[in-house]
Amino acid sequence: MNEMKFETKVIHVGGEPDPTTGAIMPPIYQTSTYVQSSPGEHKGYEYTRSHNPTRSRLEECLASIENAKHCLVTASGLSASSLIMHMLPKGSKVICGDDVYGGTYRLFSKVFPDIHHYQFVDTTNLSKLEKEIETTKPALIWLETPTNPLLKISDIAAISKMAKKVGALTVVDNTFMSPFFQNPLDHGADIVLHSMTKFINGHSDVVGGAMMMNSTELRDKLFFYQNAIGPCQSPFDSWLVLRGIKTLAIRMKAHEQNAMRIAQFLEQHPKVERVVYPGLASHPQHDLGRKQMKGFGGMITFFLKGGIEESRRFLENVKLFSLAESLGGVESLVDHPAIMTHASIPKNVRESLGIYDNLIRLSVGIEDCEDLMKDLEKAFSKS
Ligand code: P1T
Repeated sequence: MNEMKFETKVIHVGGEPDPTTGAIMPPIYQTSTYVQSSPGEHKGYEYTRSHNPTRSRLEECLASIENAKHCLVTASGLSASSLIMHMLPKGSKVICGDDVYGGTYRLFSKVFPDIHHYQFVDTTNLSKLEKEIETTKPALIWLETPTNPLLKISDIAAISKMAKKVGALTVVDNTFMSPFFQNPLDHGADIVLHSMTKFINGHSDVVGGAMMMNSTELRDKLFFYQNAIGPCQSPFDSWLVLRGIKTLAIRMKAHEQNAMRIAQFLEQHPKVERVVYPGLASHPQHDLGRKQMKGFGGMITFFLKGGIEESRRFLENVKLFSLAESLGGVESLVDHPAIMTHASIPKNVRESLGIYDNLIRLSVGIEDCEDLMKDLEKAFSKS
């Protein structure tokens, strides 16, 4: 299967016709339990919290596109993150990138700090990070790359190497790139995590998470916690993701094409102070992005000239860009991180990172690009 190209895998791996009926689309095994012929004698399925054939198909497909041996699909991105934290021995030290999704920050700073110790550091500064790793000797390094919302890029290969020296695991949240543009396991990471809610599903109608890894030991540990704690995805949602994922390659190309044009449009716009997009030569880690990623994705962050009032007017006047949390769907979304997705990060921490009230995040959809730019232009004229 692995000799297939990405575009073929998303359609055929896990998408084989149903062997009992020949149905070309996989059935939704909408069942909670499975009949046993004698106690303990069954066909590999006992209870849907543990296993479900529709979910297994999705796991097979996702493992293949992340070049991984294993995949576990979870109820949400954050439940996948929680399972990784549950797997660590009590009192573990975790080094986490300083700019991460607000919900990840909240999970690590409000839910788990009684169990583990977290340090939030700038993982783009390799020499500082190396010293930090050597003195802290963490059990795990958590990278989001590119980050949400500042799109900072960290060197997965270099950091995984540093982590291995002290016996730490490297986890990469690959939500923003999707497996189409970045494969962290190929750069030495131990676990890749996705919010499938975003690009992987791509249609803003499912919440889900996934973890991919090569180590069977890690997979078995994480599976134990998933089964024991319970955040499994429903068969119907897994089926929807199997449906959405078929177009992941063409969607990612279209997201990127639109985002590149829009980033250039914003970069020359008089109402814009600064644009952050990995595909622009002005991005501080553009060269690293070029090396590590196969594309630059559909997310853009920019700073409007002005403050909260100008931002509010702009956000109230976009029409095709819907003002909503989340990202990665076929439709364009716009977000105000300080008030919306990253509100759980204290204002002083947010601002020390550069997440100010004039920071706006775009998830560029796959609509017609001219229409999208006209929509932005109209909102700028009112801001
Ligand atoms: O929402 P959920 O499926 O639980 O995934 C959480 C998550 C994890 N990692 C990253 C990089 C994310 O962006 C998210 C969710 N983010 C949003 C809802 C958002 O609008 O940024």
